[in-house]
Amino acid sequence: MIKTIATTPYADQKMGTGGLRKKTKVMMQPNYFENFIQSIFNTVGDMKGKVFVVGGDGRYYNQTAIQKLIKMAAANGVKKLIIGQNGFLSTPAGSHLMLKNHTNGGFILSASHNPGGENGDFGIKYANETGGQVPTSVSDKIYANSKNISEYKIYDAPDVDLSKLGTVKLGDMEIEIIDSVKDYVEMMQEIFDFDALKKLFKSGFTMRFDAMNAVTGPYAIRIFEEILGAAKGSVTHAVPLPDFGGLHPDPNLTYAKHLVDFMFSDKATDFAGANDGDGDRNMILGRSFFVTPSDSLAILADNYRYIPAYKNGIYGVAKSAATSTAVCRVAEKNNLPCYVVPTGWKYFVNLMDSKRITLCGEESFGSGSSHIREKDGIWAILFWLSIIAATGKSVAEITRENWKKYGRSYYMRFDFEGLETDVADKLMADLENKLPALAGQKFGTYEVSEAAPFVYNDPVDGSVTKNGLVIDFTNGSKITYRLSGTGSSGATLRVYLERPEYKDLEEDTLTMLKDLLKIAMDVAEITKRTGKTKADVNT
Ligand code: G16
Repeated sequence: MIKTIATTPYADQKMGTGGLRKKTKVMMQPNYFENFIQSIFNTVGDMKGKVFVVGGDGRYYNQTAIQKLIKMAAANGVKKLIIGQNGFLSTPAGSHLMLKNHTNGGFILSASHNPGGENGDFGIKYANETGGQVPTSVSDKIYANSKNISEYKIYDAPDVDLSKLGTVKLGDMEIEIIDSVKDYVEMMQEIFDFDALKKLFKSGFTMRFDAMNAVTGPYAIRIFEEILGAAKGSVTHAVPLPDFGGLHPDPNLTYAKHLVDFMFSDKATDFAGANDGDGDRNMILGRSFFVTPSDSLAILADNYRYIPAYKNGIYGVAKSAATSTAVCRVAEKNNLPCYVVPTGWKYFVNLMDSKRITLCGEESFGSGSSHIREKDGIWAILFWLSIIAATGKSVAEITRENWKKYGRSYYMRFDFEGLETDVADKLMADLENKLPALAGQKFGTYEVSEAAPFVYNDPVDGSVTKNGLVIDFTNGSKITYRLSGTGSSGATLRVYLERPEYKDLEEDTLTMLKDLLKIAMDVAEITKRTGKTKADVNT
């Protein structure tokens, strides 16, 4: 039976960089989740004949939320849902299913790299028929809808058993429960040369993959251990847990420190990678060697010819403004266009759909290609393994070669977390006002060439997005400031530093960025305004 339930709006259902992210307890408030889903359905309009993909990263509240979503979809007239077994789907696997099945989009229930559990975060990523998260023009409509919602529709029925593969019905709606891993693995086999990778592992090559107790464990075991022949136990933290076993599933130098320490110890494997909560981010490590996400993107772009799916050529590349310029240097020498977009994977979608780019990535540990419309953690690792298999070189050698060929961007991000929103907003507003006066100013050996907000004019739909403040220096260095759009409370100020070098390629990153960091702290008055003398996270 379909029930119509009266509700009152919540004022805070505005999506951030990647969907709606809130404290789990906020999401669990009466009708909170339902209001947001109904606002999406209301925005889409007529649900007749619509097909959506549904899954999640297994975090706390996933099971309850998926059941609510199923019952609301049935009540709103959706034709069919395709759901990962037990409600599990990584974000890239979900995006792939949306494209493969020509659906109207889908829902991945995840707060991505944010911690999980009852006291952690919960999130909803909503994608449209592109398989990518909806653009701001759509999320604004959903937000407007959520502020006026007065009722939602839900089917009054027992929970659907998501453990058995096959098709069941709820009212008129069909629910197909599929193997969460199978289609994704098939896609990876089409992109990469699995025989070459099998040979690599046969030759004694060792790796560690850290799934951070999140969704990619089963994908990684199937691909790396079962198919490619990596030693049993190569995949660690492989069982998805509702609270990620207490891990903060953000694969970076701070939150995956255990993996970094392992790779800098004498037990290190030849290669290591990690993914985040929903499997779209990746971290790449070699023996005693960390590859920055910006360098990783540049290296993938320089080596696409080794990958069967790209060997005949790629359209172009793209990066977010905060990401280092390394990939653009590779593009320039290879006569490829390099687009620079605001932070947020959704900005790459138009460029992919219009065949302007094939590869793209961000400093926030995301890289991907037009095989789907989300970033893809396991794809990035398979790409790296393919380069290693083809060249016979180590992670460190591959990276150093890239620096020699194109120069090295010393790069680091500094996060100032847990700031009061008002303080952070004022810091950014005052800094923006200061920018015009900075051009030409000297700070030691650094001279400002330009200082302005980053503004993106989408070449496909003409939309204009302003995101972040950028100070450029005459020596090619750059400071970018922006506020994170993925937090669930307070504000996080991110400060991104880049210093390109063409001669001194083996220096310590922090030492190389010391002066730039001081300039960044002083110009924005970070200590004075936030009380923080240093960042909470350096990565
Ligand atoms: C999301 C977006 C990414 C973005 C990242 C960082 O990633 O999909 O495109 O780079 O957030 O966002 P922020 O700096 O605003 O916190 P994910 O992995 O969290 O979905």
